[in-house]
Amino acid sequence: MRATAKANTNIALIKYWGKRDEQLFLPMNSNLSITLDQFSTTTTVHIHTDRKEDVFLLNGQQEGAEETRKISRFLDIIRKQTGGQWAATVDSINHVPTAAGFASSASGFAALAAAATKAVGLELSEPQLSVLARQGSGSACRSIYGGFVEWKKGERKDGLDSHAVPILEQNEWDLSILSVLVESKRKKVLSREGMKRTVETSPFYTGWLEAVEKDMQLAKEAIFQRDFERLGMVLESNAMKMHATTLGANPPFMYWQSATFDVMEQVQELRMQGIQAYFTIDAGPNVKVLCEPHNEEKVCQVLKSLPTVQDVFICHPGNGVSYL
Ligand code: 2P0
Repeated sequence: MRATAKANTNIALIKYWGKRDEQLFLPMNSNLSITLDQFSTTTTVHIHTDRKEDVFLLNGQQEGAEETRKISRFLDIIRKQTGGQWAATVDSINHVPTAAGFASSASGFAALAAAATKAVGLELSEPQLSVLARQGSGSACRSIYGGFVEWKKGERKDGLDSHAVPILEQNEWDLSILSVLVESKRKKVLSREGMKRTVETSPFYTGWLEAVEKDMQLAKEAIFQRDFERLGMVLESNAMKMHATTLGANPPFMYWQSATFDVMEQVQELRMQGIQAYFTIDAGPNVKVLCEPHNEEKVCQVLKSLPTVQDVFICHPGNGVSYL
């Protein structure tokens, strides 16, 4: 009654932005990501049939009531499927550079879904595991698979067709993904709240929905053709459109800080010098820069030389969830 699983985080090239069902974590739009070879979570789940309370340890420290409730709420979905009465000790280690701010619910819930179902003896297919992980945090459903991954939004009300599908294995196309840590002022609208406010109040949200299907199609074509320039153009443009929706929200908000702009401008400058590099940004000030592996040293060096950049971590496509 114990199992360990490891999952890597992922970075969206076409963003998940907005839910059509907040209970089931069903997205408004299909989206697309690369699972990374770094920034992972390793989780061990012990099952106890003689206890009622779940315990959650993160990096060896016992977490408080609020964080533990999130884990218990997720385990409740599995408890419902097994029918039995049990509690769990969830022991998670996040392998993220200290204070890097890249900690991700994606690797966390993907590893927890895999470890908990294995510990209770529930045999799920990968799509079923992806459906389960999605209900912990939307982006977690993509971390079940390695390489390039599409999360199909699905049509059903119960969400059973809303899960990730692999579109290219990690060894089929190597790209460099540079995670750029900038000096952060730390004010933060959590992505969950940010996407909700945007869906409910931003007049630009309908424009997002109109554009994102086309972006998905362009990105998939570029991936199948291994056309880095076309992929880069669409991923950068998709990130810009996601962030544009936040400016129209009420109250408006933005995730970019001045250091974010420094990186964006530097990437555009690199392109003017003939080096193909493109950026994307999630619900925070840090930037991810994509380039081809033969340019990664040069791009990394240039970004590290910016005074507002604290560090750059070089990642490549990595594998999906695994059992240890
Ligand atoms: C993404 N983000 O596609 C988008 C782009 C942030 C910006 O998925 O509410 O932590 O747990 O489903 O998955 C972050 O949102 O949100 C995210 P919930 P999640 O990567």
